[in-house]
Amino acid sequence: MMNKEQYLLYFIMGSNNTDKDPEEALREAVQGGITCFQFREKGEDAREASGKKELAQRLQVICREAGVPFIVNDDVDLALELGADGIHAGQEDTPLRDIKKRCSGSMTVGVSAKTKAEAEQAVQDGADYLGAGPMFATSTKEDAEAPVGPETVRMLRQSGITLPIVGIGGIGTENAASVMEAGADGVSVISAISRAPDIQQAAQSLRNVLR
Ligand code: TZP
Ligand code: MG
Repeated sequence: MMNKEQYLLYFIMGSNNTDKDPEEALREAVQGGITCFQFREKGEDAREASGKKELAQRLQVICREAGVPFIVNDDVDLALELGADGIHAGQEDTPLRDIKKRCSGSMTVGVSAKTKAEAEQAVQDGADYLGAGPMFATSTKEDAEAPVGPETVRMLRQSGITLPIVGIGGIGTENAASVMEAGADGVSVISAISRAPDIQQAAQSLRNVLR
């Protein structure tokens, strides 16, 4: 199980989120101080089947050596096959109750939630953490909805949600603190790290504004 500190700088990446070799990108991000990693292989030119699995395994090794939790986006079969530390599902992905039936209690289960109703349902179904967003405008997720802002994290806290919450979407050094101040335990970022010219430095800069 993940501890709360491990949500602080939650990096997400698939092969199409970086122009670099994904393994090199992840190594640099680890050196910069990410505390958690999610493998999210989606969208244009995403790898599938054995190509997806092989990449996931290589990234998992990097995480394991660094003691960084390795979480798989949506793909329960892959998460189980690899013995991932966790699985993350969106509202349109595999229902949480089905995930919980298939995964042992040692696997961290995250769910995207941005309304009180979604969050309360996720709590009831046994989620271990929530991802709330998009916080700000993002061009990384093709079907991203309108930004909901850090106020949404504040609203979830005021609704009595005590689970770890990570904000996601359009987060960088300029706005990460506002997400934390609203009550988040961490920030999830893709492009602010994966597309940075210096990935290690970008991760380090984010860590610096989070502590
Ligand atoms: N879910 C909501 S926004 C988003 C996802 C996967 C994309 C986040 O990417 P970025 O580059 O950090 O805005
Ligand atoms: Mg999804």
